[in-house]
Amino acid sequence: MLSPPPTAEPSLRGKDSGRSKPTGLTGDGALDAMGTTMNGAESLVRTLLAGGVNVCFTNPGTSEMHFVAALDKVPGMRCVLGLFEGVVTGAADGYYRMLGQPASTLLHLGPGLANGLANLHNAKKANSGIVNIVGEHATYHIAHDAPLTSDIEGLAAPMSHWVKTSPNAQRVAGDGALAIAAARQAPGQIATLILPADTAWNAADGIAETPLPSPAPKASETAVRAAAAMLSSGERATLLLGGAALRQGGLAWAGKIAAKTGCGILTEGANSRLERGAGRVQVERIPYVVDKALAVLRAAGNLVLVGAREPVAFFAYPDKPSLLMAEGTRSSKLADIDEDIEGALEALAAELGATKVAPARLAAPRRPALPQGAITPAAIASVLGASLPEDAIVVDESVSTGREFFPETAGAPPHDWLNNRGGSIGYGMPVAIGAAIACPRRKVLALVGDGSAMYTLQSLWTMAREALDVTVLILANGSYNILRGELASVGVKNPGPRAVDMLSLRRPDLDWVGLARGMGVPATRAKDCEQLIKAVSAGLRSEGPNLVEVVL
Ligand SMILES: Cc1ncc(C[n+]2csc(CCOP(=O)(O)OP(=O)(O)O)c2C)c(N)n1
Repeated sequence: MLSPPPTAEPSLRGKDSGRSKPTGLTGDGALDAMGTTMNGAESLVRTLLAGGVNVCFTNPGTSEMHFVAALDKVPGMRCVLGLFEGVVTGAADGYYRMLGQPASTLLHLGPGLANGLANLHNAKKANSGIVNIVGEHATYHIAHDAPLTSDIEGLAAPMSHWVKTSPNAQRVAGDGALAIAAARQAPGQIATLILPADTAWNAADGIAETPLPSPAPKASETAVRAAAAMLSSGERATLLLGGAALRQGGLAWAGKIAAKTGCGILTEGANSRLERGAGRVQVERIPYVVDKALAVLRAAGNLVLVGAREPVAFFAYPDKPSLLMAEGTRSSKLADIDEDIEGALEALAAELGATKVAPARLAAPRRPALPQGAITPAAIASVLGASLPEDAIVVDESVSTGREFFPETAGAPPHDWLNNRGGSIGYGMPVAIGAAIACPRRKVLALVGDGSAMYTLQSLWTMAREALDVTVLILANGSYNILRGELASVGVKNPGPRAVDMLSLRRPDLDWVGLARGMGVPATRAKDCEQLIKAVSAGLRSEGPNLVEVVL
């Protein structure tokens, strides 16, 4: 469903004059700094910069050439090339998660957008704000059904909150401003602006100012009182946190509420950004496996939903429920994802008289002992717990290998943990690119299953080209391991050799060291814990990209 565009119309400002004009008025074309006419593409680039969008992840084609040319005319836009559109859209997702500011993407007509859709789906589920600029044929060319003609709006709609095709060069700046405003709307939205080539090359009126996003609404007093009543009822209750509740401010309020009422604190299985580590309020995740999730939720009792929804299973399985809350338990919604979540937790703490209480469940500093011998998922967890540097950003696409990474890393120095909320694999390395560009002084560690990594392995080339400080651990178990468990879970007994072969990444084996080096990323292979510890520490010490193939 598309959200209506923000109601405030952006005002247009010719760069030479600074005066405001309403959108939709044609003019003689604003003059740029050289006294030449500004075209639509340039008016858009200038509008993006004026609106605070100063990174563009790109994979352009002919229809975007004027936009590409404009990037050189206008200083200030960091342009990052991705060699597949899934890299481009995933990078924009990672950028927003870490900065809370949208980046733009530049994509080539319908097929370019379509290649990027899976990671736009993930970004949408993660509530990331992105401004997609998608090139289109010139308005008069579309009717001729040239090879690249397609229904771009139709492709964009399901993965976007806001979609618009600019009708002419004079409207491009105003539409760009509306797209930025839509992307910024809390908690973040996907805005897709389609730019026919002639709207980019014809003369524009000037740039547009982006309307301010409306502030996130406050949780209602009724919701605060209902949540307080649930937590004080004497029945077992748990705060289920999502979105901004997982940032330090929200977590601290949750810790106070837990200290005062004895409630539990949980999160969904995957979060767009969880601030955790020593000294922060520790949160457990709802497990992926349905039976384990059911047990956790039975123990959780009633749920106060804070930026989270009533939990559902990732998939349906024969004889298992879709809804995971225990029978006889209730939920009470304190705040939705688009509301002022931290403010809602503060109001709840005040209602409960918990504002001055010291938070419960603070994670104690702890570095696990370094493991020896064979590499197992548990050993990797210990290496991570022992090695994570302060302020690290962990992008987790570890799939089945990483299910138990949390306990051993809980006492590491404060760090951020990013998960895939959309379930479409291939998100990890692209998101790591965006996170590294957003936070150049922080270490980024991407934990990626070998099957997932193959979807967007071109990311390595962008990491090398941009000299990004990312250490990639490829969890090389040579299989779609999770799906072996899924076969059993959906009730397939004794799968045949063809079924088993469809879950294997052997024949041939993937050579991750060779693949990484071929894209300019230094790489090593770790076959035991000693090699793993050495490789991880070297990767984290280096200031550029690095890959470790972790042989499981
Ligand atoms: C776009 C997309 N295609 C297919 C899948 C189905 N799928 C889920 S996990 C998975 C395999 C992941 O393999 P890997 O990253 O090696 O992790 P492992 O299962 O071995 O832990 C697949 C194919 C998906 N989630 N998304």
